[in-house]
Amino acid sequence: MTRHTEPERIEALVIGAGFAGMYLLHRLRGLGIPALALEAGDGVGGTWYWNRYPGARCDVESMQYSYGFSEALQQEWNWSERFAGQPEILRYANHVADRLDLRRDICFSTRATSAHWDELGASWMVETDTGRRLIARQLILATGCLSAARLPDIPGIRDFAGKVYHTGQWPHEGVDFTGQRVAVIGTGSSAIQAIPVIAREAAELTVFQRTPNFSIPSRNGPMTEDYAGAWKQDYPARRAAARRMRTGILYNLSQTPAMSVSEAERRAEYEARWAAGGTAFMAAFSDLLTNKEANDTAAEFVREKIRGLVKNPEVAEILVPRNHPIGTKRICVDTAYYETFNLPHVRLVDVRKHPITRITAEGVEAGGATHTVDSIVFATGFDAMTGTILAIDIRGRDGVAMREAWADGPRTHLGLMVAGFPNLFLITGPGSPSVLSNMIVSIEQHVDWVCDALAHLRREGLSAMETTPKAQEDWVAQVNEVAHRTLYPQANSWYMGANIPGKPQLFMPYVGGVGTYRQICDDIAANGYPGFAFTAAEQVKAAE
Ligand code: NA7
Repeated sequence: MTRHTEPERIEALVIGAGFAGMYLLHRLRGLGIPALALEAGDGVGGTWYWNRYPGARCDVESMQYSYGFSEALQQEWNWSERFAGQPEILRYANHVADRLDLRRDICFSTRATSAHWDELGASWMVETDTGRRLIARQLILATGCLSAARLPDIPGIRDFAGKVYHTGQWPHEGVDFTGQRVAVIGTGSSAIQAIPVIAREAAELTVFQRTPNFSIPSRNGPMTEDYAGAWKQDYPARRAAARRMRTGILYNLSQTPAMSVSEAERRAEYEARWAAGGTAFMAAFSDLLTNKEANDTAAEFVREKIRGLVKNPEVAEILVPRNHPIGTKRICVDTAYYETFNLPHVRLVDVRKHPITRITAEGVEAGGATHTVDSIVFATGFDAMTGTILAIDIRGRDGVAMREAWADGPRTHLGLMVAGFPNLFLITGPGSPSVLSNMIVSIEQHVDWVCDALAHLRREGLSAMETTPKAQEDWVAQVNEVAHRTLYPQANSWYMGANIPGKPQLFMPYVGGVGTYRQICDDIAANGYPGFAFTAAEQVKAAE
């Protein structure tokens, strides 16, 4: 590790060069604000840089899961599939980085380790794992919501003689499972995408399931010229409409409550949505996430579908989800997931009945039996939404650590700022729609809001901005109140922090919808930022 003697000064320091970090660099450049991004990986793309597991694919259609800020960009890029796979999304990220010449402002293979607020200098003192030190007026965390990959506390992982993988940290050179006996632990989105692909190569595949999930077929296929053309002709209007939608995705969101129509009509609607594929299934009726009776009808429909797809009734019953309302854990989207369990070399182990006790040199010990395997794939998820933020030793005013400030769960104002942490901005932080939305739409909205705020600081000769504790308390209460009007808190999900032992449980994303949230943020900016306090530049100079 080289220790640079003098820290470098930069006006805005961005952490992360995924879709959020890249757009930030572009916008900051446009404002003439000198900026640098630190990126732990050796390339851009964030989530799409790390999650290279077989079958990794976006569950938002590519025509919508792409930047909307540049008409040139959205016209020139051509997607090859309805739902692009990870390699194509990563190529897109690289294309954007080249096209906007972003790499010159990104410091790759560098992880921020600490960030301490210096009251006198009104700046952040940032240290990295390479010894590079920086002093930044503004610190913007574009660290991603699902970036801190998590291995469970199963004893003996290190004893395993074969290979161990995590879906969120997949080897760049890929993995060839041909002829291998493979274990997959977990059945969340990542596993549901990876299992059918791994099954095509592996000699034997054993899936260890703790909680079954609801999954809808994606009906993915090649992009047609007609479909892409229709979007491209109308992109500005469609993007504008998507930004007002609850999820930031333009699709047919029904205004009809489920129980207001006959059973036959409900079934016809579910059948049509099942046939069309994708997460729009959950938009079949207006109240699927707020009315349990309505939700039960959708859940039961999917349970029936699972029973129809899986030939062995015992296996089907293990795969049928019963412990949470449909959609209250992120709904999964798959290609031939349930059908994979009909293959003779694929086995399913119900971990609730046969708990995994340890990993041995040979494989996975569960329910008294050892499942001998050559490779274990952990598809066990992430320390979501707060993991990457808390991995940095962040200390705000009076040396207060973010870890202390968030000891009872993350508290933010709008998911954008934290009281006591001036000039520290979060992109898609907890308390914003984030993971409940089309991430790129939410990223663009946050980046625009932050950049507008920084432009305001410049215009007004202000050096620092922070949220007031009162505004933060009000927002936390509002996030909680809106969440409890829905069925979401009924699931032990990573939205609640429930997947990490000891993590405080509180519903982290804002469920009020992308459109409503945008309006709240826009109104705050238009009204001179009520709920935020500012420091004048002269006050800092005088202190210096
Ligand atoms: P998820 O959705 O957090 O899924 C993790 C899976 O791993 C889930 O099925 C867990 O079961 C399972 N898990 C975790 N720990 C264990 C142990 N100890 N034993 C057995 N099974 C375990 O992560 P993903 O990567 O699939 O998806 C994350 C998001 O990325 C996804 O929502 C998309 O937005 C993209 P559990 O449900 O906790 O019982």
